[in-house]
Amino acid sequence: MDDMKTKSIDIATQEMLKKAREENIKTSWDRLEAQLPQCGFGQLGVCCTVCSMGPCRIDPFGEGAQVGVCGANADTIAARNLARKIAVGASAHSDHGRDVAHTLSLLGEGHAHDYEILGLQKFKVLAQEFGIDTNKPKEQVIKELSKKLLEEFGRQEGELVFTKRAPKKRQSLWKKLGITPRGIDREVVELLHTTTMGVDNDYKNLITTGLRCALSDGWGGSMVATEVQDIILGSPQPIRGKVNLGVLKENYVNIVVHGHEPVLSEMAVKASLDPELVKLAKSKGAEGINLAGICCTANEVLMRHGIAVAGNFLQQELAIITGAVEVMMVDVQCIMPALQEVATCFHTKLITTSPKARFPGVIHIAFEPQRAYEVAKEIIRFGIENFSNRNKERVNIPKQEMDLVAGFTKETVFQILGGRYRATYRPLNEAIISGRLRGLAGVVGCCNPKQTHDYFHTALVKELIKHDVLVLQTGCSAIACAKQGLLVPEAAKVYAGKGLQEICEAVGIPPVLHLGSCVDNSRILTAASYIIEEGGLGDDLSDIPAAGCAPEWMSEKAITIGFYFVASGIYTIFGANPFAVLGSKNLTDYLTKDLEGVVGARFEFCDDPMQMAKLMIAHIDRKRNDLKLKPVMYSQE
Ligand code: XCC
Ligand code: SF4
Repeated sequence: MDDMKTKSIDIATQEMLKKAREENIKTSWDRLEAQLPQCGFGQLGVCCTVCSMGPCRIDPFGEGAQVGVCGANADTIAARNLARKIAVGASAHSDHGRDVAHTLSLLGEGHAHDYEILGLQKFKVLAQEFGIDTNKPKEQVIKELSKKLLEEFGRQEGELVFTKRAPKKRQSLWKKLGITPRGIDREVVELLHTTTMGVDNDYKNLITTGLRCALSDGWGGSMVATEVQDIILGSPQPIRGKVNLGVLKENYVNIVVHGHEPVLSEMAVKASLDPELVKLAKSKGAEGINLAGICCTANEVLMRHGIAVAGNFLQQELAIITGAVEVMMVDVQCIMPALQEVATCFHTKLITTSPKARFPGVIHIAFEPQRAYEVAKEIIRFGIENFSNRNKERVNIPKQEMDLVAGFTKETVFQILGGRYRATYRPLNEAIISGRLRGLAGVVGCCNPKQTHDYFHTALVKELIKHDVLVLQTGCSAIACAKQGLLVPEAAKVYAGKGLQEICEAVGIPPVLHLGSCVDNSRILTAASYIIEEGGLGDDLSDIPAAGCAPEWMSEKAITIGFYFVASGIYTIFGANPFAVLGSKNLTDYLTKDLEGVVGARFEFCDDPMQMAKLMIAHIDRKRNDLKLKPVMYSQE
């Protein structure tokens, strides 16, 4: 078991890895081993396949070639490679946002009967933000709003509407730098264009275009996804739930939803409660239907319904290895191609639902918003029928399951902090100003088998809350910390510093707040803007005593999120794997030093959670100092 401990600190994960080994089932950890040593040129970002005069590679620290066939040097190649990743990450979040906006438009036209406007208040506020007269009939407002939202994608000139949410000073800086995003699709396309052979050869300029593209995600595509999901599916409210593989139930039909877009999984939640389907499940000898989630789809249904989370990114294969999953229903993003093979080792049926994300030979039940509930029922029925194929002798569900509280949003967190009747950021700002709270941290992102699973997230977060930093989380990072018991109010007593403890106890919140899925990082941007608006903590986002970190990241989407954080003025650390840029010293220096002078924030690469915490706390303290705030009330070492 000992080497399992280096793979993950999560006991449920260790147990399933042991089972996988005994049964000779390969997981991502084994496949990583088979890849070692990984290509050094790739790791340094100096391999170029942009045109067919290549592939070219630069030997940055040796005597070999210093330029490709076309003459591109390490700076250009590394910056281009990075820029392409930013574009891909932005496209993923934004295409998700587009699909949700499209569902809203179908709803307005009366073609998506299974949905309604559940977030009425937000719907009105958003319509007003887009300049729509909300006294018109609701259907009309829905039509106009969805049209305007969809136009944000194809817009050619002007500015994305949501960028107006940022503090004035930040907006002016973006304008001055020419990085105010115009249209979501336009920024992605333009960035990709600049990376083709013989276009942009200036690494700094490539990064400037990259920053604009990333902003079109954070203040564009992702924000559209978050806001419209809240409108159609309802704004999350603080809610209790459970997390880890132990949420799978031995005597139930287990359906696992995995991916990112909640429009279908929302219907799966409803279908899992359908009396007719529950009856069918019982007729097959099950006690009922149990729905659980993996990755960000899990976060979405957790935030709105308290549906249990089976695990984060690296646990997707392990959920199947429990032998207790009848159906794993997937949509888009972070779905390992390996699932298909793992599923064939068991009775589990993998079902794809998006026309964008298919596997050869895997059952595909196409999701259409027009017949959403029907599709969800079909998938659940599939699971029920598959229950009798389960081999009971091969079922091992780890016992680990932990309580958590989720469902915090930029509205609810501070409604709670501000008292029941008035949503205000005053108490939060006051807490920071008075030094009861040191500051804020966003700890987000994926997991990666190159690092001890969940360890970086939890060690970092524990250290931050110990120093009175309130932590906001999303994505797989939130799931990691939830599994270690950090997302319950009681965690404050055990792990938080005295100041944070006092706040948590006074308002009954955990010291670590779960804000949702990865597109919900946009909630952090809006919350930060509210903090500035409330006053007392400077006049730009870069003034707030706050820092961001993605300690175990792996996805291109994480890079894009990092870029829109930094472009918004928030100092951001990336864990173990620098973005494959170290082959260019100029680019590395630009990202980790000079950007500060451009956008008021920079990147940091760091491979040790304690050191990450130190750096973040030092940054927060520097910002407190700049604002001339009082020293923190309870200083700890
Ligand atoms: Fe994917 Fe969003 Fe990363 Fe988790 S945190 S591995 S992106 S599911 Ni977004
Ligand atoms: Fe080589 Fe230049 Fe072509 Fe890249 S773009 S593959 S460096 S010739």
